[in-house]
Amino acid sequence: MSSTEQNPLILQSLDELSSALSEVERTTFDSIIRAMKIPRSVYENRCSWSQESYTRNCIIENEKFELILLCWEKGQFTPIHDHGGEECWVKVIEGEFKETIYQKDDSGELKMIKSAISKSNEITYMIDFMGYHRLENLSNGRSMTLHLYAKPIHSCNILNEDSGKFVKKDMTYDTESEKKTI
Ligand code: CSS
Ligand code: FE2
Repeated sequence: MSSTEQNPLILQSLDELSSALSEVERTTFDSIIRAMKIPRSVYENRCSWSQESYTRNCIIENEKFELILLCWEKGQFTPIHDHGGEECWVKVIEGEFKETIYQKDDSGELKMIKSAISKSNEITYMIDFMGYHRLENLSNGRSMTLHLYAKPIHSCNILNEDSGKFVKKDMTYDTESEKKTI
């Protein structure tokens, strides 16, 4: 067992977090992301911002997982989407978010199931059998979330609100600090 697995509390940098995730089984990801204590300042040089949309900033991508920092201007939100069959953890780094969860009913119609607010350091989890969700920056300014996907999500289904149908979307990054294929 590695030292980081014994004591995930020691994780203080994104490199340490990436190494810890690389070393352990996926079943340990949840406890790692809950235990990590990375100062907010560490994220500053990973940020990018756009008035068009929230940005997706890759910290690390390998065959096992993807760690990305999302940067949100006030009022920005995702389409309603799934997670390409992968597991998704979202940790709020700064700000306040609304997550709204939807499921298809027996007739295939999309229904809102619940909505909840998450604040700094809080974590939400999604996987496709739980349904679809939308995230929205509720803060009165910029906000950041850290996303861990296992495995990486290369494409997902997003709702086209005009047609009411889901369409496949290939995921792209706005910035890439590191991209690794092990
Ligand atoms: N899945 C969205 C963010 S909400 S989990 C994305 O990666 O862009
Ligand atoms: Fe999502």
